[in-house]
Order: sequence, then C-alpha cells, then structure tokens
Amino acid sequence: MSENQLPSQFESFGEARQQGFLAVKNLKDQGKKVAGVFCTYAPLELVLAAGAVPVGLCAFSDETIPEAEKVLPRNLCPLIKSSYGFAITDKCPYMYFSDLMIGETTCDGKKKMYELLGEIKNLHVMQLPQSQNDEASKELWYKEVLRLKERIEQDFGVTITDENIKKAIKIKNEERKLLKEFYELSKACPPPITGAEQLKVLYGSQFKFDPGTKLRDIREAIDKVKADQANGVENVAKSAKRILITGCPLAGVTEKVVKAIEESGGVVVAYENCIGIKPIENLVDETIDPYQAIADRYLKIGCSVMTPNTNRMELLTRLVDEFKVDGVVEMTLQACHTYNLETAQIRNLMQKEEVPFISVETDYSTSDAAQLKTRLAAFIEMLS
Ligand code: BJ8
Repeated sequence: MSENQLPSQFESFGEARQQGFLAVKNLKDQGKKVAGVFCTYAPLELVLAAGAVPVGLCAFSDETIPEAEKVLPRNLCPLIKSSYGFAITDKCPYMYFSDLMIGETTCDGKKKMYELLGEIKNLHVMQLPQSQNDEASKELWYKEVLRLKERIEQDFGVTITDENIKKAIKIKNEERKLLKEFYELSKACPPPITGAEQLKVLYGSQFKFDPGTKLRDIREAIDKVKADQANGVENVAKSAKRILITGCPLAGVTEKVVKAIEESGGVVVAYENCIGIKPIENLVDETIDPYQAIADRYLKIGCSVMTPNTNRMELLTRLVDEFKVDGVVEMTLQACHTYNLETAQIRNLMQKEEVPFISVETDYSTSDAAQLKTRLAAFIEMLS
C-alpha cells in the first residue's frame, strides 16, 4: 500500500468531524435548529425541509461506556452504551446542541435505551416496523414519517411546505448520487484509493453541513481520483485482495478492522453497512407524493432489525459481484443479537456465491486488537 500523503480533498473530510463541532455551534449562534440522529432510518429530508441541520450523534467511542454501565447492563452493544454515555456526560457537542433527537424502534437495546434517554433529552422515537414488504408495515411507516413532520414543525415552530420538502429531496438525492459515484470508483482493479480513504469521504461527508459545500467537496474528491487514474497513479498494489465489509456500523472499530485488513495485504473496496452503501443506496422518488416517497425509500434499508432481511442479502450479492470481491469480512458488535444471528445466513449465502467469508465479533476496546489482526491477516493470506 502506498505511503503517499492523502490528497487535501480527503483531509478536509477527515477534519470535517472535528470542525463540525465548531460549525454546529456557529449554526446555533445564527439561530439554526439542530436535529440529532442515531440511525440510517432517520428521514433527513424532513429536517432539511424545516430549515434545520441534521447531525449524526456520537456513538463510536468507549470513552463514555463506563459512565453508561452505571445505568445500563454491561452485556449490551457498545454502540448503545456509548450513545447513552455521551448523552449523560454531555461529552458530545452534537448531542449538547441538538434541539431534538430522532430515534427509531430498531433493536431491543436501542429502543429500551431511548426510554431512558427520553427522560433527559428532547427525543422523538419513530415506530419502525419490523418488516418491509407487507402493506400494514408500509402504512405504519408512512404515518410515522408524517408524525415526525408534525413533531419537527411543532418543536421548531415552522411549517414544512411542499416546496421545501421537494427541494430537500432533490438536495439529498444529489448528494447520494455523488457519493455513489465516489464509492463506485473502487470498482476499478486495482481500486484508485484505499478503503481508509474511501471511508474518510463517506463518513466525513456527514459532518459537512452546508449542502452546497458538501456537493462541491465530493465532486472535487471524485475529480481528483479520476485525474490521478488518468495520469496512471496507482495508490493500491495490484496484488491487494479485494475485501467487502458488512455488518454493524464500523466507526468505533475502523482502526481494528479496516487498518488491520489494509496492513495485511488487503484493500477494502466496498462497505455494505451504515457508513458505506446503506445511506446512499436508493433515491427518493421525485415524481410521487414526497412523504410517501420518503417512507418508501427509507423502509428499503436492509438492516438486521428487519425480518426477513432479504434486502441485505440482495444488496450483498450484487456488491460482491460488481466490486469483484475476493473475500467478505463481517464485523458484528458484541451483544448485537440481530446481526450476530444473521451471520449464519450471510455465511450460507457467501458459500453459495463461492466467496470466502469470515465473521469477527468485537467491541470498542483495544484489548482484542492484536488477536483480531492475526485472524484478519490469516484470512487474507488464505485468499492468495
Ligand atoms: S439501520 S445498523 S444504524 S439500526 S445498536 S442493531 S449494532 S445492537 S446500529 Fe444500526 Fe440503524 Fe440498523 Fe444501521 Fe446491533 Fe447495536 Fe442495535 Fe445497532
């Protein structure tokens, strides 16, 4: 793997999260409302249409877990403990500045944690159905989208007009198209960028709050990569094994997983999770009722809280093929029952597709870092 400095475009995404803290404060000083979100099911268009700023809440550090464990059980997913810990310690500026937080009834741990969170923060919980295909579930979710609209209007003292919601849909669709264009650059063999670089843009883009600046920066990142490709610059060795990562949200364990893979002769070309493809796959239909279109688009997200979760299986099968993947690494967080249970189905699916597969379970501590690296290195070695 090249030791080249990251292009400045990537740096700006890496810094975006830190700078985001300051940016949110500035937005608040200007009188903007902020809505904090926990999950990919949160319909961001509604927040934008209200003239407010959506922001992803901190959930990816073990720093606040000891405080959380004074209230929550220890054998709970680290993401949930971390989120709650940030809320009670006020260590997350995004939570601190949120006028409203939006949660969804996803897994059992999260929804029960929200009951406690609701006692100390202004929280709206959307009732997410557990299934995606039946009419009753679709209708419930559509009504939940409308209920969120009312809550935002009431809390922020605004009316979301048809014009504003359509404009917000357009902006988010543009962003998804551009991020997908960026993401798909790694279909090339070898990919033009490492998985760490790809992640920096995908994750960092969530912390750029001005839609115009965000679109411009993603465009610049794409153009820079394409220009390098055209000039024959190769950042990744041809021999690097092409890895797809699937499973739980990765942000709390990127060092332990992505870095370990890329230091062991692999390169991550695709992320089938909530920091990779899930937030950008599928556009909101701009030709039908905007609220119906938003409900339809978000309900398609293939999370393991759905039963059955056929959308994840279909997406995974397609990505493995499109990105010419040599091996699939699934990362599950400890005590995440839904993803851990789905591992058996994913393993069977990959067996059927004849793609080597490994599942690793971890948490936000560093105690298993060496062991994890050994396992991932052995897996990549086996692909050679
Ligand atoms: S759409 S993946 S962001 S719920 S919190 S389910 S890890 S036990 S985060 Fe998620 Fe939305 Fe789905 Fe994506 Fe497991 Fe932990 Fe629950 Fe989790």
